[in-house]
Amino acid sequence: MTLSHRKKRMGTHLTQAQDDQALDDVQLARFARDGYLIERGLAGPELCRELAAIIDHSLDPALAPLEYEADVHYPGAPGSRDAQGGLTPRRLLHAYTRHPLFQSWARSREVVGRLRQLMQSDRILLSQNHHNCIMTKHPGFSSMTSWHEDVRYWSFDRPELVSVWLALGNEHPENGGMLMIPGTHTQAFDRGRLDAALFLRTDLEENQGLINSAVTAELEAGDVLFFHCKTYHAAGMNTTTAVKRSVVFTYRTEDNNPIPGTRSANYPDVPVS
Ligand SMILES: O=C(O)CCC(=O)C(=O)O
Repeated sequence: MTLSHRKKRMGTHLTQAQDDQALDDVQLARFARDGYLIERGLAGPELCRELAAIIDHSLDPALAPLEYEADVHYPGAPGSRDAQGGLTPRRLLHAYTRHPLFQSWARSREVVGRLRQLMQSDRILLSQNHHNCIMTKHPGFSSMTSWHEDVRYWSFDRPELVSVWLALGNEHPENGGMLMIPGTHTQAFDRGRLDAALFLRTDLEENQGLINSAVTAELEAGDVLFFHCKTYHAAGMNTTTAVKRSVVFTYRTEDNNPIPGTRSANYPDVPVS
């Protein structure tokens, strides 16, 4: 077992100082190059089981605040809440305040130590306004999220936020797992390459090469995908028979403030280091 494997398996026994060095130079360079990084088994099986149980309890009946598949208007989504499957939950919102376990995960050394390295700052804050949710994809009624960068509707001093996506079960293309386009966080795209809702236009040949370079972020329970807010990504429908559940939080550094009066400044950000 390598040192980095041993560190990961030890989980919460790490000190803050050790966690601030959990990512080695190769991983940091990979994140800088690709705009995302996968850490395997960062959340232990017991934590994943507990989080999954809380989520299942929150799905039937669906506990507000939440967004339904019909609300997203993505390809494949039911046309309205009244349509068949229209009340299928897509996002359970305000994950941070739903249960202390979400808070302890979002503030954990495993997460925050790595963010301090990736974001090169000791002062990290969690946004209550973006992501901060449990993403679910249900069999039967799920939709496809087309190619986008998350920051397109966000307003901060700089587009330099990082999201932390925790898988609570297997994630792969068949159940709507994430697809990432490496390196797009450093590229600028002419407005003409994006559609009205700022998704990459799939009808343009110049976007096809980019889309063809996408890679699947295959995850298992406990794996964590760290990704930059400018990295283009997409995800398909869930064609399996099991619900997919993931927990997602977004973080900024202390010197990258939300613009007053925007949705990004709606609720205060929470210091986590
Ligand atoms: O699960 C999905 O469909 C993708 C979610 C996503 O990319 C997002 O909410 O930004």
